[in-house]
Amino acid sequence: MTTTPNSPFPKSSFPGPRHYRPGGEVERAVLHLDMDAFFAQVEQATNPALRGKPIAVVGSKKRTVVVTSSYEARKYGVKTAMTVGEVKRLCPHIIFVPGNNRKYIDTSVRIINILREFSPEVEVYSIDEAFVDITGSLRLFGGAEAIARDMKARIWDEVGLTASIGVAPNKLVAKIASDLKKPDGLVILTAAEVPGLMETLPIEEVCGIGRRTAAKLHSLGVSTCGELGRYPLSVLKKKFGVIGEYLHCMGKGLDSSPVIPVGKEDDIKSIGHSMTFPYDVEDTDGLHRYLLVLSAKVGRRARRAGCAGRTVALYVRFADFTGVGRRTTCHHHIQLDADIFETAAEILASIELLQPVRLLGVSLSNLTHTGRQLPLLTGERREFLLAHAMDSIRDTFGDDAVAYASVSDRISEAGVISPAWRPAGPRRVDPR
Ligand code: TTP
Ligand code: MG
Repeated sequence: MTTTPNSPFPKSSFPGPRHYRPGGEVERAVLHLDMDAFFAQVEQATNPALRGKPIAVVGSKKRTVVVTSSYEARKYGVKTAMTVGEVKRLCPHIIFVPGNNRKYIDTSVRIINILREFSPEVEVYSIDEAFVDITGSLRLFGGAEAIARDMKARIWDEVGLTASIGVAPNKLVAKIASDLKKPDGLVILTAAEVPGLMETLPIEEVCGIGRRTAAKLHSLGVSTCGELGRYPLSVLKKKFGVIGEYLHCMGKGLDSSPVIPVGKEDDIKSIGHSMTFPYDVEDTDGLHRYLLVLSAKVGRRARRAGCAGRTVALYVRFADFTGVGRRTTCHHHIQLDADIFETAAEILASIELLQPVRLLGVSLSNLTHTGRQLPLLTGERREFLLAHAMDSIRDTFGDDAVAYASVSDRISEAGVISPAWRPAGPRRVDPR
């Protein structure tokens, strides 16, 4: 049985208990919790007259849309973002309830506090979603299934709401799992079960594959994660640049990103470097060499701070002091020089260079804490170790001790470059 006792939802068909073996070989157990019809359930929990009825939570403005609806309303085809008029046509007896943010935030905090009793490693992902790394709690609480059931029971008893939970070896798959048996679901997947799940899963179901990427993948004949995982990595890299490798991992259900507890998020907002050249540069090769120097500086600071970023921004100032800035957001967090460079070079290629360039600036933002975790892929791991080895040499012998061959002549002009380096951070950010 997977449903919460006395919950209003019918019992789902969870295939059977699967326990993580406490004390067994290290397999990470990441739990993802997603509240069911969150705002609507909160309204129903606090007003008995709304229970069991189709309701839609709407904004307070006149021309508002549905932000969520109860599962009773969803049976009529009511969906988030529909207008009041559209919803009335589908379900004439629906009850519209104006949203109350204060109430949802308070409820969210109460739920997060319950989760923290099972593990200190709780990452608040949105108002009604959280990741919990329960690897270290398995033995204490009797396994993943016991933890998930206890959490659901506590949330039901103390807050009066049902939640859906997925447990898997990583965040990517845990998030997919929590969505498989909604509402009031519980799905636990071991590493051995992941390939079977991914095989037929549509690529759109994976968090991080947006509409545009999905359309591009479809044009390559890829529509399931299984197909994506088998697709030649070299072609993915060619078509998608630095995110090609991440797409490959996503297809295989691999993800090494850590659960980042509240308070451990990076307090650095962005890491950036820019440099004014000793003379204006016109050729792409020359610009690329400076770009590599800048990317390496940014990468080194990111690694030193133990963080990686999703957004790479490039600023180009032309000879006449006009400038253009562009940014791109990757699917995953990056911190390697080569990844930052490739992304920045892609941005540079999108900028029309009608004049010689006098300054380039590269920055990495949208940061997350990674520590010094080793990436999963062998190739990526090698680059990671190489980057850290270069960092150590520079820490010991100074910045100019090692450099990429293609930029070594620039580095030797340290006297020219150094005055222009301008660290842009660190700045503080609000907690997510
Ligand atoms: P979701 O988890 O996306 O939706 P949900 O909890 O209502 O339903 P489900 O059972 O499918 O998880 O979003 C959580 C809450 O965030 C939702 O109750 C209302 C709010 N929300 C918005 O305010 N605007 C939006 O566009 C969406 C998608 C959600
Ligand atoms: Mg939800």
